[in-house]
Amino acid sequence: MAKASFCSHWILLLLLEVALLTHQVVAGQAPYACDQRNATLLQFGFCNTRLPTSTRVEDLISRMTLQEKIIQLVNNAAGIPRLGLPRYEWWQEALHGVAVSPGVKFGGKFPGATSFPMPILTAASFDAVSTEARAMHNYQRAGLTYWSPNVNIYRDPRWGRGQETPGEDPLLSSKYATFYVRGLQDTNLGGDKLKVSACCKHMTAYDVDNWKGTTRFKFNAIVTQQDLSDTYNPPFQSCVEDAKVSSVMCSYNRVNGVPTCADYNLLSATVRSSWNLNGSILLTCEVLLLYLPCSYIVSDCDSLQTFFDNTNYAKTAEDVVADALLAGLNLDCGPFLAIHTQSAITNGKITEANVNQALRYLYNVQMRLGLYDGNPRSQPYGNLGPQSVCTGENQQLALDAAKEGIVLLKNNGNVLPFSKSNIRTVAAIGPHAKATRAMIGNYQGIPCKYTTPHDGLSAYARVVYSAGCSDVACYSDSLIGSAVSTASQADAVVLFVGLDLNQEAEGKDRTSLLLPGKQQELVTEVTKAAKGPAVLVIFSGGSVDVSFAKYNNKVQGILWAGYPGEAGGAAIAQVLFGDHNPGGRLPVTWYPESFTGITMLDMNMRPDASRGYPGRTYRFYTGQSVYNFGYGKTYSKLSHKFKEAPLSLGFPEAAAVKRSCDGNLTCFHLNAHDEITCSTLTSKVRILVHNKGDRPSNRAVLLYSSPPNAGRDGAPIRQLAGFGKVSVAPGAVENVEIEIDPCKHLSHAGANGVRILHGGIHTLAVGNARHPLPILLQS
Ligand SMILES: *[C@@H]1O[C@H](CO)[C@@H](O)[C@H](O)[C@H]1NC(C)=O
Ligand SMILES: *[C@@H]1O[C@H](CO)[C@@H](O)[C@H](O)[C@H]1NC(C)=O
Ligand SMILES: CC(=O)N[C@H]1CO[C@H](CO)[C@@H](O)[C@@H]1O
Repeated sequence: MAKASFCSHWILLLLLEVALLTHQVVAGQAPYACDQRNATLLQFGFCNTRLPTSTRVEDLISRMTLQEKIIQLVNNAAGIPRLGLPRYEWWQEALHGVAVSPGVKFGGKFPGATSFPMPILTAASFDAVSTEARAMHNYQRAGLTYWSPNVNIYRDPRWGRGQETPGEDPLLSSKYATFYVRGLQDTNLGGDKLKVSACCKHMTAYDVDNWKGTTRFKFNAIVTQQDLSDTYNPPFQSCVEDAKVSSVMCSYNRVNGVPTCADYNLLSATVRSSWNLNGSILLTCEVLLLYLPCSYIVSDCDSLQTFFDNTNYAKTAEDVVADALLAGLNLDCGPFLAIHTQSAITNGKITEANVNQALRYLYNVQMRLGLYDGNPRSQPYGNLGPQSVCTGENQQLALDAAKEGIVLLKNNGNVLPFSKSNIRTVAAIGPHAKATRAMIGNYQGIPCKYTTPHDGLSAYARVVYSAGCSDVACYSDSLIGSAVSTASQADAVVLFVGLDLNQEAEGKDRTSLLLPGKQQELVTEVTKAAKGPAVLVIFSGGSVDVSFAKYNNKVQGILWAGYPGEAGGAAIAQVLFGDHNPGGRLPVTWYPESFTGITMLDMNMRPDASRGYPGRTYRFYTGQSVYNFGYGKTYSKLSHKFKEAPLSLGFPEAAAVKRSCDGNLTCFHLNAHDEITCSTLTSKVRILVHNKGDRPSNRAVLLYSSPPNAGRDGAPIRQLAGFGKVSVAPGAVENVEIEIDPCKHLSHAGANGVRILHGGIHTLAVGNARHPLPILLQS
């Protein structure tokens, strides 16, 4: 969703809203549909909670005129007073907490909501968000359709929206997506009911916002089938197949020339048909005997207008309507469909039946949310209210999520954790030392409260403060002198530096990976003057080339804090003073500044030596890193051992299509539908984690696999095969169990996008432990 396009969007919306205004203010009408106190409404089939959802949806659609239908195809759907329908705003955001967005009204009894860390910092549980969302809905402060999470792969460190994602790894992103969607939707409610509707966005291969003048609106991503299949699409596939998400959003960009919101292959053939998005094209939700819950596909905001304006893909506005609806789009964020659908029907480009089909998906989701079951306060979750928002429990969760995400990058001489008895005065230096708003990134709400880094440190020591820069951009060095003198008075120095939304944001990609302005100079000068330990805390979504600090002995410690949410300052202080043992690991590769020499527009994941292209992410990148994906230290000393793992895996010859790949190497094609073979070969790997340190540790265990022929036939150098989290007491040994499906976790996509497995000896790796795993063909 675009801040930049907000303007044009709002102007058009305003016109539309004025036109619809008469429908909005209806004296005596309840703010929800199907008010049970109104006998007229109770006679409508769509209000009858005893009927199957599909019957209710058909009843509702059959009562509407074509004009009424058309204005339901946009995000701010008009009310229909004669049917007792209030207007509905589909557009809610909850990237890391209920967020300021068109459908969410903060204020009154809901002054704020819990602001969790930005997703790049944590993949923690998000079920608290849906409770707060539902509570606000019960008081008419928000709808129930949230356009989160963002599961695009963080392909390039310069991307302004990388902070919204769970990082660069497809497996991690897929798992995150699954947990996020399940947490929000809570399908354990029974039947087809949803607590809140989530939406996986933005499909697909979208991760250029505005790089040297190429905007996402004009960007045509040239993507291979191979990269689509094993990098860009897996998180969306998990959303649909594993999490049963109730919505998918198509993106602004084109993929191989086709606007994603007009791409039949993507929306219908892939998402609806092949992945079986709830309400597939074959078994639509209209099937009366066989009831199926349904899900909808929505455009990014003003996507249709955008591709009409910026590409030659469609000649007329009516063609855009037809391209989008026939490709499988169901809802337009923006007014385009409300304005042009009637003429598209008149011109014979589409029929009313196409509109009805879109409405089926939309109303099915609304019904699953209980929006036609009368007063929300007499439904499941009806007791949620202001007392359910910003609870102590939710705020603690925000703090825990921040603590668990923080990554310790450097700790020379075990300078951390600080001794509580020796460090009596701490100098908090830098443009983020009193951060508030910067901690909550974008798609933010109004937090319950902030704990700044300064506040956090104050719980442990006397704090002296100096900003060092007038803001994060830090154009001038004029404040460095006073920062140096502040630092020299303290027992320890903590520098809070990094980025904010002025460097990386929606609509803004970076062109440099270095700290902005004079920040580097500030760090160097201040640490030189420090009389005790000096450590750096970096706020950022994307990676920062901090080589200068990595190799500077005066900078003894480095922490990466992402954008840690409302409780960030408390989380950082607890890590610095040892009340929390850091266990976070980088979700992205930290590239050197020289990486900016390659174009951001190259979507290839795989390296190409012939043109000096190094490839992208830890799976393929052949260049040097500042810090690697998965890197992160702790205050403990951990060692890992394979306790149980298969000695070899024999793949039945009958189930595999043998072929030669890249010379005389033997590969197998995996039959994607041969799930039986894959599941019989799925194996348990048991890893022992020994905590040899003197502090309890709670840290993710990352299990990697490497193929026998990295780089050949597009095989990755290594890839995450699984992960688990384990708490280990000092001196203790604990088990982590990870399941490996060779078809999924040891394979990669071949040139045509079909997954293949190399025969030969694969290697499993955890920490320093290695386990060879031969993959054989068996007759
Ligand atoms: C019941 O709902 C209908 C349709 O919205 C409305 O016209 C009517 O005034 C309502 N009746 C009462 C008693 O509120
Ligand atoms: C083919 O196999 C031979 C013998 O094992 C080996 O030396 C050669 O490098 C292989 N060629 C390719 C292209 O893999
Ligand atoms: C076809 C399909 O995937 N149906 C799923 C739709 O969603 C429900 C619950 O959300 C699942 O139980 C179905 O399997």
